[in-house]
Amino acid sequence: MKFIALTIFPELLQAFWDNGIMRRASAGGIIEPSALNVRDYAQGRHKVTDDRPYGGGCGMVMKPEPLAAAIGAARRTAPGAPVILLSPQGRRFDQPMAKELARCEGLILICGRYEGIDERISEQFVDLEVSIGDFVLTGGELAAMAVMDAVTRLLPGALGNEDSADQDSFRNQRLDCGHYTRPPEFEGRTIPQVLLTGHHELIARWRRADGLMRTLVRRPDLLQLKPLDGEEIGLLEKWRGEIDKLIRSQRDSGSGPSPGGG
Ligand code: 4HQ
Repeated sequence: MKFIALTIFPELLQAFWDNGIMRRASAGGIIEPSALNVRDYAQGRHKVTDDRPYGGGCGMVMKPEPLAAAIGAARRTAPGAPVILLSPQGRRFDQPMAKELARCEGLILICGRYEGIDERISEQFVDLEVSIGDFVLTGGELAAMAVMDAVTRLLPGALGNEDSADQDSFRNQRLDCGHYTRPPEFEGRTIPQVLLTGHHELIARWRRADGLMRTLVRRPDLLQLKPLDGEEIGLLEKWRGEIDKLIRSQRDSGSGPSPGGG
């Protein structure tokens, strides 16, 4: 997978590519990352990449000519790779989109600065506008890194363990379970004892139950995206029984009026 990032701060991306899984994936030929400095494609002695906005107002806009030239160079290096603009106006990035993008032979990622890029570049050259969330960054580089990171870990061979990519958070719309390592007791807190049994099926079941519980409490919206399976319905019914039992016992011994108004 070729990653070509268009940026005026190539060092930001280089630091990201030079460490951890990204570094290993490049060394293994799984990804082929490169940055094009948009400034290298600017004209004149000062290599200016930005200009004042038509219509006035604060901030600067990235000039179209250097970006068009850089996109042209990127396309010659990675023919067929979609041109992606990182912007808060884009389609929201998520795990299904990461899986889609992981099927491409390459990605050309435009990282804007200032108020953004000239709209004519978006209209003429951009295939897909992507947002990593509803907040405002100072530049698209961090968003491009998030996209490349999520895509890379899905490529065959990028993670040591072939199946670990799909075991993690968002595997079929459920949050990941809690994770524990040594020591068995830390500041008076122990770990779920099932994890010490060596009983693989029991442990797998505990992990699914913990992931479901965390999804229910933290991200109930995810439960709407994939129907509950039989095991999940069983777990929810068990918890409902336990909650009912707790409420009944507290009602009998509790003080004050019961809620609901009778
Ligand atoms: N940007 N998701 C680049 C973002 C952003 C986001 C703000 C992109 C500034 C120039 N990109 N412009 N959120 O906040 O992708």
